[in-house]
Amino acid sequence: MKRLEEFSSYFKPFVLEELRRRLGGLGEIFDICSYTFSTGGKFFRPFLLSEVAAFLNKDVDFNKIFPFCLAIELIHNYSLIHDDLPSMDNADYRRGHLTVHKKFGEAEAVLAGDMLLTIAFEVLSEGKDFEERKIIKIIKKVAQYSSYRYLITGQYLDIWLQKGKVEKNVDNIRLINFYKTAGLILLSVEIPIILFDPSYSIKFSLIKYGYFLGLLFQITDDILDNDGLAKVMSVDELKNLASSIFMKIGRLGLDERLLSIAEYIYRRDK
Ligand code: GRG
Repeated sequence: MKRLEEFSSYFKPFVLEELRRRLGGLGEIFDICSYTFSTGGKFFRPFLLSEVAAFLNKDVDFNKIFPFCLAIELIHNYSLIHDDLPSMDNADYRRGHLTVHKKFGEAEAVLAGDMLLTIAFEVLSEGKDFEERKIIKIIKKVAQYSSYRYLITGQYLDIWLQKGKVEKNVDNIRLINFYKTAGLILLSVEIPIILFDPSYSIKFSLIKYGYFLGLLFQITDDILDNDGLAKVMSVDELKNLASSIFMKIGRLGLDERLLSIAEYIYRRDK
C-alpha cells in the first residue's frame, strides 16, 4: 500500500533517531534495542494511528502525533521480541532475520524488550502538545491494553493452550488471537479519539472499526502463516469470515482512506 510505504519511509528514521537520542551513548545496548527496527516491519499500527488522526482532524500536525505512533511501535516490537524467546514461541527468525535472542543472546533480548516497553511510557509522558488530562488518559489506556486487558492476558492464554491447560477449540483460539492482536490495533484507533474527542457517533463507528480491523488482521495473518485459526478452520471458512468482517467495515460509514486500510489488510499477501 503506497501510503503505508510512504509513511514507513519517514517514520522509520524517526524511530531510530528517537532511540539514538536516548540510547546512543550506551554502545551495544543501542545496537541490540534498535536491531528489530532494521529487520523490516510494516509500521502498520503507527500508520493506522496517523490515518485515524487525519480523519478526525484534517489539519493535523504529524509531528505532534508521532510520539504516540512511536510508543505503539515500541510496544509492538517489545511484544514480538518477548514472544520469540525460547520460553515463549522459541522462534529463530522474524521478518526473515535472526530473532533478537538468536543474534544477541536471551538475556539481552529480554532486556531489549523491557527497554522498548519502558521507553514507550517515557515517550507518552513527554506529549507536550495536548492537554495533560488527555495524556494521562492515554497512558492509562496503553498500560491496560498492553497488559491485562489484551496483550499479556492473551499471551498467558496462548501459553496455557500450548500446555494443554486451555482447550484447543475455535472459540478459544479466536479469543486468544484477538487479545494478542487487537489491543494495539484498538489503541491505534483510540489514542486519536482521545486526542481529538469526536462526536459520540463517530467515536462509536471508529471503535467498531478498530475492533473489526483487529479481527481481520489476525484472520489474514493466520491464513498467511497457516497458523492459529488455520489449524482448526479451513482456508475457505477463514476467507468467508474475513469477507463478512470486511463487509461490516464497509457499512460503518467511514471515509475512503480508512476503508482502503481495511482493504489492504483484507487483501494483503505478507
Ligand atoms: C507480551 C510477550 C508478550 C506477548 C504479547 C503481541 C503478542 C502477545 C505476541 C506477539 C506475537 C503475535 C502472534 C502477535 C499477533 C499480532 C501479530 C499478527 C503480529 C505481527 O504484526 P505485523 O504483521 O508485524 O504488523 P510487522 O513485522 O509488520 O511489524
